[in-house]
Amino acid sequence: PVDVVCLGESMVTFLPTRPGRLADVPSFDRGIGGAESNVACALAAAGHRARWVGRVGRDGFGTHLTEAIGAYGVDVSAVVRDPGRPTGVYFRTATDRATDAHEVVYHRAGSAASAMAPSTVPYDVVAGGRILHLTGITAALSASCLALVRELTGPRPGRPLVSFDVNFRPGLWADPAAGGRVLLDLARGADVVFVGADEAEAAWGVGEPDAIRRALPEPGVLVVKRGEVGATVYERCAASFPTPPLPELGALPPDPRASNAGGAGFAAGPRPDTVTHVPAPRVDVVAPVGAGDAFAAGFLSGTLRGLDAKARLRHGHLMAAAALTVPGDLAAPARRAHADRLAAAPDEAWG
Ligand code: KDG
Repeated sequence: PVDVVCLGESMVTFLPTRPGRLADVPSFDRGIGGAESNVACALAAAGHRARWVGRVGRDGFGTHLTEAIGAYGVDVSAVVRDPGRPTGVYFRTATDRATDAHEVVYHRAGSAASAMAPSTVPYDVVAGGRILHLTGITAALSASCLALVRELTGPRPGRPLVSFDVNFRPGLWADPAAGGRVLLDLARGADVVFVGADEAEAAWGVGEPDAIRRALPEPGVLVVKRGEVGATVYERCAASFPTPPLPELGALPPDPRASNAGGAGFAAGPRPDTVTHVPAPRVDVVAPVGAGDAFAAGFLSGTLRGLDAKARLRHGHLMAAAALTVPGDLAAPARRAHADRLAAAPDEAWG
């Protein structure tokens, strides 16, 4: 049994060994990337049972990805090796601190992962956890991948809690404006949604947290991230979340939509949101890449443990802080006991 299944494309990443434009740098360090497997790796490193479901080529890069992600303790038994398509790779320069600019070059069109489809990814493989984590990147990879994400965010009796990180990557959509609309539609079907205020502005033309919530009222839990300002969670069913009885892997909160629809003890009809904001800790940023994935992992870890909204956001920030201070996608999160102490610090310590 697993706690969280993360589905999506992972890629071998190449980061220049010295600063400069892609046109100039002569050598690269190999790493691993992919938003969803980043979440799986961070969750596994934090002690949860995580599975990554993906598709890689039957090439050395596919072997490396599967082994490296497996080495984080992630269950990779459902990863499919495609003999006819390559593993995706991407190149990225370091982020310029002054301008926040960096270059990304993907080689992923026609990749093994782009062949994911409702027919190639059996539902029982992805539905085997308590949470299914998806992102908007997968929706942009191919028509069959979009069909798969549509199916997994659609209504289905007994489905796991569906978590969706919007992850708007304009460069992956032939028509970014249409891509934004697709992502809004997909997010509406999820239970827990993560979105950056800047990407909501780019994808949907709304960047203010309350306005984002008005544009996306359906998910029981909506997390709006604003970089160093912090993150805000809107949730309709906070009152029904159990107070955490256990430090480890407590019961999942009930399906927000079920309680919203008027479960035992609740009046029928939409419940008002509970809104919780937690400022981000100040860190010396080395590279923002991977921070959103780490944040989602921390928040989902807190969700699995039945923690309250403030603690879930703080665990999100703590994992993001670790990722922000390394050049690659993945950082080792703080040990759980240490993270728990930091998350329990008085409000003054959290700015
Ligand atoms: O979140 C980090 C990801 O952006 C990176 O690993 C690459 O998955 C990736 C993507 O498609 O941008």
